[in-house]
Amino acid sequence: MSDNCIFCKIVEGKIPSRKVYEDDEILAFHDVNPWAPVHFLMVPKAHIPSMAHVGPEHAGLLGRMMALAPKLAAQEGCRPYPEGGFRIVTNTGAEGGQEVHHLHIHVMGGPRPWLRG
Ligand code: DGP
Repeated sequence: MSDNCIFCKIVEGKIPSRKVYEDDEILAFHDVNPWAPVHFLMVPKAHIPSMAHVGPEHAGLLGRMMALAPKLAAQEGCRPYPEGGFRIVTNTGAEGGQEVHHLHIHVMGGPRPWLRG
């Protein structure tokens, strides 16, 4: 855990969130500023600042997060592929548009138009 990290505080339950999924190493919760009818974030519970900090030791964790995303997208109301589907985004660093420096995957979907994206 990292001091002053919003997502660490959410993982620890110190800041409330609308939970989508939780296991020993992954938490998913609704984005506070949704761009799309479905918009949730998936985070590793461990504090990894960004995708730029990922190494081979994280391959299993990231693989599990990616493999979980379609299941959670369907659970949250994304229609099936190909008519439905979803978008996965991971902003990385200032020029990548990252605002919260705890690795997270945005999962967005639902009927268009969306607010952004
Ligand atoms: P990014 O730009 O990729 O770092 O996006 C960070 C996202 O995190 C942004 O869409 C808003 C969301 N967010 C920021 N603070 C909170 C919070 O306290 N709770 C929740 N649920 N989402 C948050």
